[in-house]
Amino acid sequence: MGMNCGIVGLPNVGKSTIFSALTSAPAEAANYPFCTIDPNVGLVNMPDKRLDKICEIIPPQKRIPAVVEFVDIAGLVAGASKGEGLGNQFLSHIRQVGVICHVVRCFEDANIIHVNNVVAPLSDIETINTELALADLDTVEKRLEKIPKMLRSPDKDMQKEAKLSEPLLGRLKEALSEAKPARSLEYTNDEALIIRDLHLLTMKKQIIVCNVDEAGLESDNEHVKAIKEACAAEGTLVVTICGQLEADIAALETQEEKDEFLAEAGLEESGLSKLIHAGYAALGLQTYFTAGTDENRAWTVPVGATAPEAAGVIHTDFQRGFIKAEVYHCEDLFEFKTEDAIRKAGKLRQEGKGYVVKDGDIMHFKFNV
Ligand SMILES: Nc1nc2c(ncn2[C@@H]2O[C@H](COP(=O)(O)OP(=O)(O)O)[C@@H](O)[C@H]2O)c(=O)[nH]1
Ligand SMILES: [Mg+2]
Repeated sequence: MGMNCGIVGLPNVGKSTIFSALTSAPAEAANYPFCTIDPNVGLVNMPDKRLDKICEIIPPQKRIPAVVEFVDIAGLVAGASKGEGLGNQFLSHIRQVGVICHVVRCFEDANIIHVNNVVAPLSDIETINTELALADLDTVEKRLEKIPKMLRSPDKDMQKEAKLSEPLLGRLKEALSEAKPARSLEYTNDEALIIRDLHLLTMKKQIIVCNVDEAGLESDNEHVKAIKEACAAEGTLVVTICGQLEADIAALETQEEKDEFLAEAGLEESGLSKLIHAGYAALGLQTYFTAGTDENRAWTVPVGATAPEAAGVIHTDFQRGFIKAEVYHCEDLFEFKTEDAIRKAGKLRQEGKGYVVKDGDIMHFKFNV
């Protein structure tokens, strides 16, 4: 599984419109047997022109792109952390996602009711983030209640954890009470382990998705400008998508028609592609490829992954029995066209356990099980 994105936002901002458009061309589920079957969950292929080019040069029987999972998470309204709307149901969904795509209404349309009757994206963002912070505050307070008992425990490890946790939880409680996200604090390595265990919603990376009208794609409207300014401080990525336009594109049948439509609208990239690439950047993910006559496939690994870790994404046996990797870069393939030519040019290398994978590497693993 590549990336997993949860779409959140106030009601009527365009979440379901964007979700259906993004997932209108679903990935072939057979390649991903462990995915949940749920109408609010959609698997889509990661758009990657490099994989297309690899397939032109090495025609495979099967082309398998990286896959991204989107979840349409409904029910987040003011008061949700206290059980309003769908209440706590949404929380368990958000806990499972890698990155939160926070959709904000930045289009004006008198026919579409805004829950607060006015298009005010900054306060909408605050409403949602406050709910997430309150849900985390609840988690932190519950953990704090356990501390006195842990301190009295005969188990030395538990005592140690309690001593380390107490000030950390205190700091978190203070920040979350002011609706500051947990990710805005700094942590030592030991603290980071405790934090990981808490599965806090405000530790997750967020991408702000501005749902704009078509004019808003050409140049940022005042709502988008205000959001970008506010997000710059925290380094949060902001992307603009026109839900309506994505829905129109999704209704087209072939990829050629879709590309033509995009070109006519003067757009280089679909909203899907923008969002996925922002998600990869936010999570520090990258792609490497395996290529051969059976299948050409894109795999997702964290930036900084070593060759055995990359092999482990295919199969844990590949990682355990890793001997070496044969590596060249997809740009070498585009330049030299054949593996032979790449080898003659000295671009095909044998790499060992310490090799750090680069985005766009084409890898072949030798292993022993
Ligand atoms: N004008 C306009 N309307 C939109 C856009 N995106 C969604 N809508 C409309 O807004 C309403 C709510 O959209 P929906 O996707 O159901 O919102 P959700 O509650 O966030 O899932 C629907 O009537 C959509 O057709 C957009 O980009 N422009
Ligand atoms: Mg919806």
